[in-house]
Amino acid sequence: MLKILLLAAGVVCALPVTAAQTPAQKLLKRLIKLQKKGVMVGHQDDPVYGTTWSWDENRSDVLEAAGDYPAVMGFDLGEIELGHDKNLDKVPFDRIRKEAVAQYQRGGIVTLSWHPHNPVTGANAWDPTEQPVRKILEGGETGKNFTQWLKTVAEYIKSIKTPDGKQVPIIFRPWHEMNGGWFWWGKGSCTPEEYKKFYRLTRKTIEEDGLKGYIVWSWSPNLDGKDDTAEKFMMRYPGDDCVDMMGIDIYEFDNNDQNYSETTKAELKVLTSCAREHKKIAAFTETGCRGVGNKTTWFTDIILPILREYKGQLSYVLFWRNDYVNPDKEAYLPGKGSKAIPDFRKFKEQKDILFLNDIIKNK
Ligand code: BMA
Repeated sequence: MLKILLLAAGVVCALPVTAAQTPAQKLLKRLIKLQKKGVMVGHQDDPVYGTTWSWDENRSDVLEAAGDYPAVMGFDLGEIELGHDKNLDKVPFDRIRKEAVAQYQRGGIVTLSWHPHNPVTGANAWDPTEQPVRKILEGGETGKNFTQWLKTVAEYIKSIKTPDGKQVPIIFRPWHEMNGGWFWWGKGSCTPEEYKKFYRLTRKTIEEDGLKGYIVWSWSPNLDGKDDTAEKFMMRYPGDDCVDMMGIDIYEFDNNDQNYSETTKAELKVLTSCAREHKKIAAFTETGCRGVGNKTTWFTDIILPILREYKGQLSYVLFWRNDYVNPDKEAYLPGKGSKAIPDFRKFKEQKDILFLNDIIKNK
């Protein structure tokens, strides 16, 4: 109708006659715009706990160390499928909803991951036995129950709304690190074809009751070594029509900065070239250096040059959580009293490293 009217009025219009942009499309557009300015910094579970505290309100290790919130906040839905009111790390789902809305309202971005239990054995996500993906695809009791899990996730995502009823757009990153063997959706437990069908089924089922246009779909393999290739990287890619963002998960667990740096640069090269070829956004979807709290130059000497090498091609870097139970094992950004704070501040001051206040002008 719009096209006809414009033509009748003699107006030349290059815009396609489609409905207005969806919130997910607007978020994608914003990510593309922001990527030109720099790389956004994200943090998992940022406002719910830190290395020395848990569950306080209005706190964040990043805010306390660097003076601003991260641009991106990540939360995990693991165990929502069991009907629990807290996730696998004991974060209440009501709190996650509240923080996701708050992050959106302050102009930030939200991403969700999901570590659900093995739907066949009932053990946690790290039980790769019994080929659950195949059983889900075959339908039957496992398939039926699993559809219910997806509906539970969809209902929860739908409930992430502002007080005036606006649905918060989110980046959803299910079935991550599928090229490792540790999760039940991983490479030891299903074929690439099964995995792709499974991801597609997930998107279709979650979107079908009113979430279409509100989710940016992210797909992120994990590190495959310095000699990774595009072909290997894309082996379990669900398809251009199903994925909006490609990512990669890489950690430094062994205190070997040089190895992390070389491997990460090589992997980001594969990631960014695949993303470019498929016209998708690329993000460093999970990372962190174990013990970073004691390192005084890791942020400016190690991660900064890596991110700069892919300047303009990476949307964000999401540092994984600062565990309140075992911070020596898992704390990937400096918490209270950390020796890394001055260096992290310096990292934050870089023009092309974006925290919340650097992105809110580009809403
Ligand atoms: C993993 C680890 C686990 C955690 C899970 C979900 O990578 O951090 O300790 O339970 O993510 O947050």
